[in-house]
Amino acid sequence: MKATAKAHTNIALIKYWGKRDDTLILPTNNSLSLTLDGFYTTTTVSFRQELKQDVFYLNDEAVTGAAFDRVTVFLDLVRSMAEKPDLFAEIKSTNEVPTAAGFASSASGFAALAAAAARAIGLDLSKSELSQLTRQGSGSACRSIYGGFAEWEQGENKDGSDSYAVQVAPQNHWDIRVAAVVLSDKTKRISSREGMKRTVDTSPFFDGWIGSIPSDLKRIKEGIAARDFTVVGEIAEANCLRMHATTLGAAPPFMYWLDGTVTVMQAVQAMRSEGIPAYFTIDAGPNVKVLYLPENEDVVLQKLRHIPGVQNVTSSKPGQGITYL
Ligand code: 2P0
Repeated sequence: MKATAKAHTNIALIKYWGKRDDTLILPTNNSLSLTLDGFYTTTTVSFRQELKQDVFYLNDEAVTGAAFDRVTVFLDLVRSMAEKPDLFAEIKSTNEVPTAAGFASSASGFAALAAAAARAIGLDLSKSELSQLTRQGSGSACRSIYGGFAEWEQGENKDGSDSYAVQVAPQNHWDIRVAAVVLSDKTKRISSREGMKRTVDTSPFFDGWIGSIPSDLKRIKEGIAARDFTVVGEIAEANCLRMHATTLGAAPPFMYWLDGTVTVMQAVQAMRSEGIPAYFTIDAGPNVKVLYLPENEDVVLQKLRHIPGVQNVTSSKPGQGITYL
């Protein structure tokens, strides 16, 4: 009753920002992401009769507290699906995320955990079922089941049975690159969970955000199919700015950006005016991800590394979906 799975993180080009059900983790909008090869988590789960509770090691250190509770609550779901409520596990995870790459590890972490745990306990899940299960650990993780471009369909059912990711284009469809530009590796003051809740509950801009999603999604999928970098970049950048605008309308208002965030955004826009196609996107934190094409890698990375305040720049290609080791 042991299995090992590897999952890569993903960057959303159309953001998930809002929940309609906090417990089942059901979103208020579809989102679309690119899985990245540079950043991944490998997790081994061993269910053992002799264990009296779960034990969780991350990078060889025992984890306790809230992070442990989140894992064990998630494994309760797996146990209940397998009808083995008293079977506990040892979980060993390794995060291969370059130091301070500015990515949250919850997407690759929960995708690897769900895949390894489901297989170890003997559940034979389809990819949609695995994505549905993963979603309940962390929403964005449900997209990491797939390589390449994936869309998380919000679904309509109250029980979440139609809320899971589907693949939009495979890993080898298009070689575009993402540079992770790190300005700060400090933990953010407002978690994405809290931030999206406050936005849904209080921001008058939230309805505008939701209203903008269907056309963004339609156009970006056409752009991905046609490998049209301008279309994909323009939509991703505008979608990110609209997501962040909702936080300015919340009560109390909040923003994730630092001075350096705006400096990098302006540097990316300046690259475009010099004829270098590059676009930014930003998650619930100050760090910036820059989309560019392989032929411009040297110039883009060099320009990003020279911006004052930038601590670290790591580049990544499209990545693969779940694999079992
Ligand atoms: C995304 N983010 O689509 C968006 C963009 C942050 C900004 O998914 O509460 O860690 O575990 O479902 O998945 C961050 O939210 O939140 C996120 P939970 P999650 O990638």
